[in-house]
Amino acid sequence: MMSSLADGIVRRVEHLGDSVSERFFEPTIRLGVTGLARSGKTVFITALVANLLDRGRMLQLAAARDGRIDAAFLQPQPDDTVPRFDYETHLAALTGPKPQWPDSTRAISELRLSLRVAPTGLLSGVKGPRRVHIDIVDYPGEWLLDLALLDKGYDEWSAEVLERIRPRRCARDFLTQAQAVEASLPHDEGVAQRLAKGFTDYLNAARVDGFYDCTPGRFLLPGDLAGSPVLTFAPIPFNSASQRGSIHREMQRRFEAYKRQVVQPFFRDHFARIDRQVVLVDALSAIHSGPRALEDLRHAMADILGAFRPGRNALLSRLLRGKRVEKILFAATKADHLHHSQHPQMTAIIEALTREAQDRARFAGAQTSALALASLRATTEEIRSHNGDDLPCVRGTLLDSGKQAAFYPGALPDDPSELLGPARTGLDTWLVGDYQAMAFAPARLSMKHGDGPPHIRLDRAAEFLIGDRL
Ligand SMILES: Nc1nc2c(ncn2[C@@H]2O[C@H](COP(=O)(O)OP(=O)(O)OP(=O)(O)O)[C@@H](O)[C@H]2O)c(=O)[nH]1
Ligand SMILES: [Mg+2]
Repeated sequence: MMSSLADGIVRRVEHLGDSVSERFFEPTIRLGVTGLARSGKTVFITALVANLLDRGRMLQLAAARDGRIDAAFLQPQPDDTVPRFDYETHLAALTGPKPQWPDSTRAISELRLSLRVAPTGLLSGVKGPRRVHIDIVDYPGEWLLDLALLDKGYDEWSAEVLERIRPRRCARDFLTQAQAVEASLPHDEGVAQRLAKGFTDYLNAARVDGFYDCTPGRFLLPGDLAGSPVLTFAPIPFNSASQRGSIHREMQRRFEAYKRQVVQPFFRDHFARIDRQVVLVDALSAIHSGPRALEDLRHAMADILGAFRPGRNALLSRLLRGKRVEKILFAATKADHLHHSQHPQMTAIIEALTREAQDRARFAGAQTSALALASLRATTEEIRSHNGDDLPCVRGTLLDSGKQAAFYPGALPDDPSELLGPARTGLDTWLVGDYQAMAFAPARLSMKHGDGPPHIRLDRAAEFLIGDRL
């Protein structure tokens, strides 16, 4: 009896000792990578990992430049139920003989990269190398927008959505369908499914039209929840007390189930554990789509970042219990669509676009930064003369035709308010300037031994996100 008790205590102490020393000597950084659909998350993670494995192009990451990273290797991730980020397949697509962009991913995934780092400072003579684990978690930014649903009941949400989408052309069919529903009639699964389908079709069309407020997030990215009751609801007009068993009651019930069984688990199991976060933004595409899209993107950014201001939401405050994200980087992706002479303007735009969100995050104690980067550089730069002007262009292979072309996206203003101002006032088109977008195919690479794939400022991003822990 005594001995088994003692045994138990010793074992428990040993166990505790393990985890303490592991945490002490092998720190883990949980790095969240998010952004709205197509913002460049998969390419960012693939390029970051490839460049941390082969660090020849990572001079702005001090530990890499100083040769303190002895080794980098991929390891089994700690979470057994999260799909692994398919690094090898994505890298093969990007760097193969016929380079291609990776397929859309649309769900959460994770990858553990471990670095062996030589110690610095006073202890460098006596201590051996340390291991630092970086758990990279890729998740859709749309899931963060769902946080706002937690504070709302079905009726409030429903009324708000119907009001907001009323002017939108892409919402017409759904609005007609929703108006025709008699919400007090007994629930009928066929009706619910047709409504949910109509609403999902609207959300997809809205995204194509450049709207970013496309929530609930899982309607667009259902994964294995497709067709289940938690995703079979929609906003419908309603104005009297509802009966048990009515369409309205069932919609209400499913909305609550979505919050409880889809939104809350994501925040609890994934979001609450993140230490450092990068938020990717495809600002150039929004500018190309016009003032409304840019204004909408600004709103979406503020909403996304609302999640990083604990205290805003009771559930989040409870989950985080004082823990907070330490650093947040806002990165404008695909900067290789711009000549480097336009990068400062792009950075100013991304800063202005996320200013509100950044101020909130700073308020919550997180350190924030903004930059323009290209995870995988697909272009080269050249100056072309056009009507007597020198235009700073980029050249690459066009995605649709496979032809080489030089491209000039338009003059970005030095003062970002020249774009954000008209966006706020709800103009339909830009008054001055016209902004083009272009899709390039990834370039064929011939990489030197020890070099990762070419990028722009990926090393600066890494220095900000993990440099202080290496
Ligand atoms: N030129 C260039 N294009 C890029 C870069 N990164 C991403 N892109 C383009 O953006 C598209 C989307 O990139 P992904 O990394 O798949 O974006 P994502 O955020 O993972 O997209 P989802 O998984 O659909 O949410 C790619 O197919 C490329 O066309 C880059 O560094 N340079
Ligand atoms: Mg992806």
